[in-house]
Amino acid sequence: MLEMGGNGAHEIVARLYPRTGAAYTIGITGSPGAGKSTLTDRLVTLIRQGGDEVGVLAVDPSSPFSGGAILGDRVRMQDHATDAGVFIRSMATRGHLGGLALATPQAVRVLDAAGKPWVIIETVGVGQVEVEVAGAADTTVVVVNPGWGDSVQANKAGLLEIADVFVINKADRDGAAETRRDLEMMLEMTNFPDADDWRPPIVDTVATTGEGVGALWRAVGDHRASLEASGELDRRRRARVRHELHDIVLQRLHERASEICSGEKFDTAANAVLAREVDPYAAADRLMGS
Ligand SMILES: Nc1nc2c(ncn2[C@@H]2O[C@H](COP(=O)(O)OP(=O)(O)OP(=O)(O)O)[C@@H](O)[C@H]2O)c(=O)[nH]1
Ligand SMILES: [Mg+2]
Repeated sequence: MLEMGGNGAHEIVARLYPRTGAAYTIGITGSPGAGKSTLTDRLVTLIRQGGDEVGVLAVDPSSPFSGGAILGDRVRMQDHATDAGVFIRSMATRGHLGGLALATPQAVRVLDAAGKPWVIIETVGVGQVEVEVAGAADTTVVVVNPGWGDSVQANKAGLLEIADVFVINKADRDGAAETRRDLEMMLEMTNFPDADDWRPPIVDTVATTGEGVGALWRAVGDHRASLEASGELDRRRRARVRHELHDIVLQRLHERASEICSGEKFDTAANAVLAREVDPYAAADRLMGS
């Protein structure tokens, strides 16, 4: 119901909202096949070993259908399929009236209200939608692979903007050291104004064997501690709420515009403009009732 949006969704959020606010969200993003689901599966195992429950949202902005994603993620995360402490859901573009950027924070809220202290959001690629989805996370992990180098030259600035932790997954393959140098150089050129500003660490992992996943989990914990100590976590969450509110207002105005710009009154106004009886701005003012 939340994914479909509309009045049902509003009622659910109204009831859930007072019970939310305790979950910490981790975004895991990277190109298709980078190993995000395999890494997520390993992180879920670590979290469960620590005794905590965890929710996972696999978000695929590129796919109009969720069938494939669900199937793939189920296969990769089947160890947890019978664990009541783990909830995994795939979300694709289809059926999301308000778009994934609007649906994702609502889905996080369900898991938060259900008492999951950790929510992992997996998203494919690095484009606008992904950046927005990453914006829903407290800590964003960007997964790259060896040999990554020049192919994503154009995206590097965008990556830097959203990455709190870099992961070089498939570190068992050739080129991991070069990729690390490349990332280090990129970070070198980035200006961190304050000495105690968080600098994204780079962690090597082999998700298929679990190598380095402990170090990744520690890096996430370090980032969380840094956000909490500096007050940045509050600032991020404040910015997120403002952004969400803005999106909701925008969506409602859009719906209102569609209403105004259809029907008899609109036809009459358009005809009046066409007949030079009124200019387009004045006609719009009249339609909007101002
Ligand atoms: N050699 C090697 N293969 C890996 C590693 N991690 C994942 N893979 C393999 O890479 C493939 C893709 O892994 P996924 O975890 O599905 O990657 P993903 O990023 O979730 O993929 P999408 O969700 O489709 O974008 C699978 O065949 C994995 O077994 C690794 O560290 N080393
Ligand atoms: Mg995946």
